[in-house]
Amino acid sequence: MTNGPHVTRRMAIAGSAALAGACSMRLGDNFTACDTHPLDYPTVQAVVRFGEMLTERSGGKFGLSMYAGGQLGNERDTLEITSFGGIDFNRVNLAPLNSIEPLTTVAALPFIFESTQHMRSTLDGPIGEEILASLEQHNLIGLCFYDSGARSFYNTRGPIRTPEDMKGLKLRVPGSDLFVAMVKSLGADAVPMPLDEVYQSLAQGVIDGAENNWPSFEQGRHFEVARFYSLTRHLLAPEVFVMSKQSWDKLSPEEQAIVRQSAKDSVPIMRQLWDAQVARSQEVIMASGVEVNEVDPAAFTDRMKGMWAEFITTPDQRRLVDAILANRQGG
Ligand code: GTR
Repeated sequence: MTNGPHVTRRMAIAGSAALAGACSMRLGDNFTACDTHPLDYPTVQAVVRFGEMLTERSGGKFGLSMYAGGQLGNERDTLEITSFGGIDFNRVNLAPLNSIEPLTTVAALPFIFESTQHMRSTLDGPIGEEILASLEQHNLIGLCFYDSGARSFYNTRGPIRTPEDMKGLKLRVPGSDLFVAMVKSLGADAVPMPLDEVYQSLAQGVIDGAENNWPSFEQGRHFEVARFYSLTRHLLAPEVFVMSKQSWDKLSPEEQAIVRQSAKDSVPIMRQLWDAQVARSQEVIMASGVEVNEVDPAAFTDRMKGMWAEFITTPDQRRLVDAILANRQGG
């Protein structure tokens, strides 16, 4: 994993990582992996387990250094560095990939998956494979999807029951046009912002709220400031684990097979960790006295589905949307 501009970038990364130090986990010398979440978050732990499998299956040739907690930067920036080969492995949400590859938007549409089971079975099959493969032209090798639960809105003002309650609220979203349009369709103001700025912005009143799953709401400590969590469950957009194509191209076919298989084998591990984390986060949030409420689902579904047409514009996107809908149990 050397030579050319790659070395320069890698050295820069190694330098900043050495400074940041604190929550990196060293398993070997070869590959770098990063994640925006803390070390004990399910995505991070799944990639650590992936690294262990890699070491074992390569007879000790490969190892992984995990830089968690956003040490190497926000998802948009680290994705770019990954595509240049400066980071070998990266775990991100689909959101920052939406502006890079249109097929990723399909799995990030609000209310496209009717359940976790629907999301898992769709992404475990040919539709998931096609979305992962579409990343290669952007110099990323899509290895697997991880769960990200359901995203719902939380805020500092009061419970949201219908879109009318969202009028005028300033809500943080990840940097994705789809997310911006989604929040606008509900009558609120969308503020694109990296995840690591959300706590401070909530505390200072720069934003009124955001949207995320139980574990991110809890692990980012956002629940300490935003005391209302309204269960819209609008998105089941998954996480995705990618490798730099530059790093991939340096591996033999046998080594590539080990990487692919180890990533696939980390998926059931992640799902187990995820389900347990959701339960733990839910407990912490409820115990802290956050007011959690159900919403009027139809009002949200109607508005958010109205924006699908704006983002589903190519025949390939339409084909995938139809295939996902055909895969529903509930029709
Ligand atoms: C989390 C996700 C992160 C990041 C974050 C966000 O649920 O795991 O990858 O996308 O949301 O909202 O920025």
